[in-house]
Amino acid sequence: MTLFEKNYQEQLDKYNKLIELKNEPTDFYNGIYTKYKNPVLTRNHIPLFWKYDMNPATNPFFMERLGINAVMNSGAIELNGKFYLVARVEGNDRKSFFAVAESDNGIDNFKFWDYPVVLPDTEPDETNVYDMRLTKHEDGFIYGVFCSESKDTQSDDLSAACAAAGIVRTKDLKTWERLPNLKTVSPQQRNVVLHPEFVNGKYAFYTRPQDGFIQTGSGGGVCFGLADDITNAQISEEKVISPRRYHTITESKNGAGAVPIKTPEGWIHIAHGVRNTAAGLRYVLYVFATALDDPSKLIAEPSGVFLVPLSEERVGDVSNVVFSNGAIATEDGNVFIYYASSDTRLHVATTTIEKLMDYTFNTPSDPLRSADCVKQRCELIKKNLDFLK
Ligand code: M1P
Repeated sequence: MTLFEKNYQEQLDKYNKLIELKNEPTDFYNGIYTKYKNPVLTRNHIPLFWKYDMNPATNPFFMERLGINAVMNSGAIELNGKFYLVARVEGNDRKSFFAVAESDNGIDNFKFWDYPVVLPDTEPDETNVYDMRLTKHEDGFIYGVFCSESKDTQSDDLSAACAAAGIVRTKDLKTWERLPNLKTVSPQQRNVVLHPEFVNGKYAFYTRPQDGFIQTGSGGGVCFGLADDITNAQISEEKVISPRRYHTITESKNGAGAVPIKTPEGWIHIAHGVRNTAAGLRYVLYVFATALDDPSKLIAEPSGVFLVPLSEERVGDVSNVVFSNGAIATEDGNVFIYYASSDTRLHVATTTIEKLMDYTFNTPSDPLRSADCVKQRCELIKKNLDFLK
């Protein structure tokens, strides 16, 4: 056996074992969702033929030629009973692109299609693309809204960049039509999500205005805005619906995550909140709900965090981060929440619509001050002790 054959066989065996691995719940408990042991996608899920030159004559050591650094933030959609993720795949060269992985059950055996997504290259200044949200819209298309990043040519700072919302649409996740980037009054946009239904006959977007590439500055939080025409989407007014707040998990910034889930009591949003710490930014997930008859109206916001990075999730390329841009609610009432940890790998947590509604609408909101938080907790303790007597 040649060195090439030995190395190739070893890597192929590892890959096949990983793709066939069954997932199982962890012992984490909060009654709200179940976390799973194995990440559903990692850089090791990438097919070998995306990374290696498979010809022993030109690659005698079976050496990676185009390595993959990370697989993370994924849009998610169910089509004909199958679970599809459009993952953010980051090459060793730091550039991200999108790739479709599919699974029969949504918790394991995700396998990438042979080729990544090839988006129409219509934005000559675009350097990087990432974090696609997939919306099954009532107009019949599946839309992908993602961050389209380009260099800020007005700045002397080499790393200065501009973020905008790119828009594509498809019917089958194979052929993608690129539409012009979303135009808003705000200087930059990231974490933009398209609402699945028309609102007043218009396309409705959740936006996240930001003054700079990293800092949201005057951007007050997750906003809502309407566009007349998706083929030339323009929003002239953005209304804050989930504000950033002092001394909360959204103090530094927040952003819409998964496409909102429609429930009998309201649209449930799984979003991310960011605060600053001595160890850098900490990204967690939180939940809020908006009204069915007016998705721009906040009707519930359970206190604090919904899901945080724990154990090994805390460490990666950008540590202390969980981020979600995709969830799937199935017809039978199950919910699959896909979240990435530390910008490195993708996990799943499962729950049900019933539990998500109970969490969203029956968890008290944040009273915003320690004195009021301790009062809130004492009320719970007293009620419990009286009940347990
Ligand atoms: O590195 C953490 C996350 O940072 C960004 O989120 P936000 O725009 O809210 O700061 C995104 O680039 C996201 O991809 C990344 O996971």
